[in-house]
Order: sequence, then structure tokens, then C-alpha cells
Amino acid sequence: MSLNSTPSAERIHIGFFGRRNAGKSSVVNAVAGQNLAVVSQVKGTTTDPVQKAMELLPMGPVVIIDTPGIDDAGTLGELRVRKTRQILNKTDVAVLVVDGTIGIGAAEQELIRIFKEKEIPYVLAFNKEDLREEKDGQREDSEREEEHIIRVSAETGFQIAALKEKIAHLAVREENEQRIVGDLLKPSDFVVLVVPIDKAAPKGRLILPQQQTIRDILEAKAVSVVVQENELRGTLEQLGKQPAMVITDSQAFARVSKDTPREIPLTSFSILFARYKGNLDTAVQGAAAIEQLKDGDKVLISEGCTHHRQCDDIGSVKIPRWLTEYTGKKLEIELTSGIEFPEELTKYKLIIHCGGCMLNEREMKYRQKCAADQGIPMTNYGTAIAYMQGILRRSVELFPQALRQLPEKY
Ligand SMILES: Nc1nc2c(ncn2[C@@H]2O[C@H](COP(=O)(O)OP(=O)(O)OP(=O)(O)O)[C@@H](O)[C@H]2O)c(=O)[nH]1
Ligand SMILES: [Mg+2]
Repeated sequence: MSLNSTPSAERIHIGFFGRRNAGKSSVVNAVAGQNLAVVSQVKGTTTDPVQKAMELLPMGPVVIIDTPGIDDAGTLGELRVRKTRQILNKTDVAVLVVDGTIGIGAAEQELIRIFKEKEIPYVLAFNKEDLREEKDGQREDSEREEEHIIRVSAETGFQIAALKEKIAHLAVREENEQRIVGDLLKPSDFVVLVVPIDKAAPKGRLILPQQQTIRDILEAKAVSVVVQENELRGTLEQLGKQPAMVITDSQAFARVSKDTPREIPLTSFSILFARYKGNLDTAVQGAAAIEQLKDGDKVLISEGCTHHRQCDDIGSVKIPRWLTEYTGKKLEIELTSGIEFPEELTKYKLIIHCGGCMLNEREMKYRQKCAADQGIPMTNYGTAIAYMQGILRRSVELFPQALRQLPEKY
């Protein structure tokens, strides 16, 4: 990802679904105006989802996702169908590509059912209109143009612009009114950010939540002072004025808490982001469930990315170790990463998820809903770490509603 581009998680995700050979990849290429996906007359050409971030007018920053056909039979087919279902969990707008010369069948009906169930806005693109016109000009009554339907041809480009307009129309979503931190600040306030530069930190840049927080502080016309943890104490002494708050990387919590005088509010990037994404209260409640863990309990640790060394290390090594130390129990810990997230969660007593900076809002909401529906407490890395280090109360003091989720004795 380049420094200038919109983070993938904040882009509108447009998924193209349908039967094999309907022309999904062809429509994707026509909409994108470039050859993203392989097209051929062989059924089942697309075997894995193909995903690309791009600027696409009139939408703006989007992620386009081509998927394998869903009418597959057999084991390989099942695997493809599963991948397609996973894509559905992060799709903001769905385009169902129908072979217009064939029409709607069971596969399409099943997809429409899923779109409705998942409340994904969708449009049906009846493709191969060029062939239909050749065959007959008559339209059957049941296939009249409806709100959800548009006739296109990937081959000739017919109505592709109109399809894009329709997608853009469906993609309009409520602006997230929630700020990361700006609503807690006044102009000229100082905020001290603690960003450790250890071997897990990416080379030459800050990670996304740090960049976004700094941006939000700028928008509030406040001042960010960014330091590593060793510089915190000295900086606070020299600042000449009390900062409005200290925001730290979760991993440096313990040290930062010691070095930050009690009267200065202290919180972490992960807590701010849990609030930003609307799930701080649940995360605090979930963290408190650590207290209830018993020998033999299963805990699911799940992260949204597969390539982020910083996350890897926290999820696979540090949190399991801290959990064992804190609870003194023999726990069974399972780790999933990337797009993998088990649908069946009832065997777990607790789910600890990463901050989800690589997952879009829809995907995160889907996972939270899975957990909530099955009654499984779910928290995130930063909140769990703060809890186990005994400073969660202090970290959420700025947020009274979240504070109330903590047990009295904690
Ligand atoms: N005449 C005509 N042919 C099309 C059109 N769109 C796609 N095709 C042809 O239909 C065949 C299948 O197209 P693909 O885009 O590979 O279809 P797909 O849905 O991605 O297929 P799978 O990846 O196998 O599921 C190819 O031979 C395309 O050239 C169209 O609008 N008109
Ligand atoms: Mg394809």
C-alpha cells in the first residue's frame, strides 16, 4: 500500500458473484477498465477470489473482488463456495452477474437469499445482452427492468457506465460520525503518543492506526508529540503544560502507565479504535471474561491479516503467554488469521481478536455478530492486554459507559 492511498479497510468493497461462465470476470474487467481477471469460455476459470484496490468513478476508492462461480459440485466446488461465502462477509455492494441468455436459476436465488440475509445491497447484472439481442428482441414479462436489474454486455460495453452508477448509488453509506480522538480534544491541546520502534515495527513508517490518530488530532487543531517509551518521562517533564492525554501502543502499556502521572488521562490506540469502530463496551466486557477462564477452556485468538509480523508475534506468542501467566490455568489456545474465521464458535469460552485494521467494517461487524449470536465474549488484543496488566480501568476512564462493563473488584 502506498502512503497516499486510502486504507483498504475504509474502501467500499464491491463483490461480483454468480454462476460459472456467467461473465463475472468479464464484467469485472469492463467495470474496472482494465484486465484484472482471467476470462475464458472454460467453466470454473476463476478458482480463487481476485481482489484489487483502485480508484473508480463515480465511487472513489474501492476494492473490486472477482469470485469463483458458485454452482460447483464436488469437493473442489465446496471449497470455492466457502471462499465465496467468506468474501460475502466483507462485501458492501454485491453485483450478481447472470448469464442473460440463460436467466435466473437456483444458484442465483441462493445468492439473492444470502444478500438479503446479510443485508448487502445488490444489483443483478444480466450479462451477454449482445447475444440476446441477436436471438430475439422480445423481453419476457418476468424479466422486465426492475430496480434491482440492469442489462449489460461486457463484450460491447453496453450499460457498463450505468452499472457503475447503480453500484455507486448502492454504496452510499452513513458517514461514520465517530471520531478517533478529536471529539475529546480542544484546539492547541497537547497529546503525547507513545510509539515503540522495536523490531516488530514496520521499516520506515508508522502503522495505520497511528497515522489515522495523528491525522484526527490535526483535524482537531491539537498538537501531537510522538515519542518512544524511553523518552516519555523526560518529555512529560519538559512539555511545560499538561497534555490532554497520553495514547500508547498496547504493548508498552505497563511501562507507560508507570511513567505517566496519575492526573494525566492515559489510553491506547486499540481502545480508541474499539470505540471508533463502535465495540468498546463489548471489548471491555469480553476482557473481563478472562477472569472466568478455567482449566481446559478453549480460547480463540484471531487476526485479520496474515503478513503483519507485529500482529503475528502478539497473537501467537505474547497473548498466549500472558493469558497463561495471568489466569494460572491450562488453556487450549487456537489461532486463526486472515479471512479465516470459524462460523461455529460455541466451543470457545473467549475470543480475542486483533484490532482489525486490515478488515473492513462489514467483516468486523460480521465477526462480532457471530460471537454475540452465539453468546461468546469477544475482546481485542489491546483491551485484553490492558486488562491483564491491571490498567484497563485507567485506560477507559475517559469512557464512562465502557468503565461500567468492568467488575467492581477489578
Ligand atoms: N457474447 C458475450 N460473451 C461474453 C460476455 N461476457 C462474457 N462473455 C464470454 O463468456 C465466457 C465466460 O466469461 P468469464 O468472464 O470468464 O466468466 P466467469 O463468470 O468469470 O466464469 P468462471 O470464472 O469460470 O466462473 C467467456 O468466453 C467470455 O468471453 C458478453 O457480454 N457477451
Ligand atoms: Mg471468472
